[in-house]
Amino acid sequence: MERYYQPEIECASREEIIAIQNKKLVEQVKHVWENVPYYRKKMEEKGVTPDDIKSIEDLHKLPFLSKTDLRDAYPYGLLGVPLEDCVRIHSTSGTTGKRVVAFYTQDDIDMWDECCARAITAAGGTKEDVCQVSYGFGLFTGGAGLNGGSHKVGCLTIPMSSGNTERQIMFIRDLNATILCCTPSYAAYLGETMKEMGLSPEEIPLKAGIFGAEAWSEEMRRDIEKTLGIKAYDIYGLTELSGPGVSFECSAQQGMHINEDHFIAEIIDPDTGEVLPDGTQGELVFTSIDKKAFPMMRYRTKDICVLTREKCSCGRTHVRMAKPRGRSDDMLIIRGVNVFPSQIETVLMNNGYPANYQIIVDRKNNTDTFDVHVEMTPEMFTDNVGEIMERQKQLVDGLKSMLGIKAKVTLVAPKSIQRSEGKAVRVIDKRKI
Ligand code: DLL
Repeated sequence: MERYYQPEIECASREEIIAIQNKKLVEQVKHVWENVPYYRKKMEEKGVTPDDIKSIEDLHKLPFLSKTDLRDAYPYGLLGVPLEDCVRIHSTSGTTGKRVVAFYTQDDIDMWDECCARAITAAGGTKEDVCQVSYGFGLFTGGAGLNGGSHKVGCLTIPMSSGNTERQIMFIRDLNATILCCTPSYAAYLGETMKEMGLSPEEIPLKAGIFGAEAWSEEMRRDIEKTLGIKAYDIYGLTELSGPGVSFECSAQQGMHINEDHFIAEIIDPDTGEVLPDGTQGELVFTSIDKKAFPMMRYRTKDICVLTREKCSCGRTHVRMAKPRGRSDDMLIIRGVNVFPSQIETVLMNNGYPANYQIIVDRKNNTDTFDVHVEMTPEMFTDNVGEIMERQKQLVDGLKSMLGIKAKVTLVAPKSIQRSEGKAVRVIDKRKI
């Protein structure tokens, strides 16, 4: 039986959702015009005033916001309320330049927690469950978001944070955790460790996992589901829009429902900015229509994905987004060809390898070099050079037919690639260093 946290909203008719969006958008544009001079200036430059925005049909008239705007306006330039009305900040894990700092009022946090509660409920969570939150706590939004959602649902919440894998497993077993929330790469690592401890899926009390914050393939999902004996649900979000729970998966596991009563999604052509029809791949753009402290108008996420409004078997009516293929800024251009790490992951996992790999790109003699280091499983590990060469060739061929270019594949010993407790680092692009 499908469970909903707020069925009246999650299963509302299309007309009801549009009515909510129209009303909230008009109010939000006024709020931003009056309180965020940075965005008002952008609107003025484009010749748009709040009077031009009468419904979601007019959304395309508004200017975009990008990460560059967020950096330019750092730290307070996009604040929509007096600082004394804010109760918290979170910040992104960006590696270069200024970090993005997002602000929240108490209402913004309640809305965010509700979005996460919808995700936990969609994964079968009730007040009878024990929910272990193993996303990082702190400036990262993963821990706080799922923690808040778990409280709303009424689960017994274990605010573990990431790291200390042995203790994670001890709590899962001793406290009978039924729901695990962490990054998919950490879930895979927990699974690997439990297997090494000789635990079979039946001995692990978990029944569901809510995994997100990074791109992961269907193959990786199947692998995690098998090792942990659970159903694995995807969850998506970004700090700029609150954190996890912007969208989440239901029992159908066919894309993530976007919480459309809070966020309007568009897909645009990343080069021209033109809005593309549903079903077309492009860059995901979001407008947060009721967040007051840090309102994002047409924010360009750089995530590449597809939207669908086809009816979902779970009964929810909110639009679904496909698993993002990756970020346009994670996309590698190698010898002129676009390569997403998730495509490489698919080839590796289809050939029986774990999701422990690293892509190293460099430029030598004006040509891009493309190396993929792939960890063998303990069962594959051998010192038979002929066998290793044969295996490497199989992967080179598989990658060639997926990507159209040739990679150099090196098989490495089990456990030699560093594990991640948060978002995994898959790519080392030495051309940028
Ligand atoms: O990663 C929020 C989050 C926490 C989401 C926990 C889900 C679970 P940021 O650190 O700001 O926020 O990173 C946001 O991560 O633009 C995507 O590129 C990527 N991302 C997030 N969820 C997914 C997902 C959090 N399910 C950026 N699949 C986003 C693919 C994802 N990529």
